[in-house]
Amino acid sequence: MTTCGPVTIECVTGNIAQQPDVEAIVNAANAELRMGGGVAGAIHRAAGPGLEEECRPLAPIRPGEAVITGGHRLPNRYVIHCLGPVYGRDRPEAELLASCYRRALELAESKHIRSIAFPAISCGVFGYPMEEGARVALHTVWEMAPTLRHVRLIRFVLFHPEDQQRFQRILEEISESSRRT
Ligand code: AR6
Repeated sequence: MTTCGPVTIECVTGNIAQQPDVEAIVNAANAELRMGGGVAGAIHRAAGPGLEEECRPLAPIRPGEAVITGGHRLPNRYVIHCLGPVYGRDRPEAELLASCYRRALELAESKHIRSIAFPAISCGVFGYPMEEGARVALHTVWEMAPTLRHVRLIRFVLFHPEDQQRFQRILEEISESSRRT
């Protein structure tokens, strides 16, 4: 756990669809906002068919974009759906990935959300290397944290313990270098 101004940033191992104590979870969606595999599969399975129904008129979305829906049968009030870039196809990939995190936080702010959990967007089926994807994710939220008026907890939920350790290490690096400057 690390703090950036009034915001706590933490990295945990777990399942994004099992985070009952946060108001919003973020989906690593597909353009059609349909079930799919990985994060999207876990979220849609837990939310039930009402989520796909609510998503239908909001689709398709483009890489870097985000939309917000209710949580349906999930324990969370909201789901924020982000379309990450496919690595090597959607360019500039770092900008598009950063845009996902930024837009998700902007939507969270617009709904006065206090706590939000992110997966490692694009770092699965979409092929973004975990180290690079983690750096983009953490730098983006670190830069935005001081500007946030409502969000007070940002949690990264990583499926594999080695990914959690990687996120944690990079977060500590960013925190230390900001303390030095
Ligand atoms: N909780 C947390 N992290 C998870 C979970 C989970 N339940 N399941 C997988 N991960 P991915 P993408 C990790 O593929 O790369 C889907 O089919 C996983 O290990 O879910 O943005 C959609 O329909 C990886 O590190 O998202 C899209 O078509 C990270 O979450 C496409 O995949 C992201 O993996 C989106 O691909």
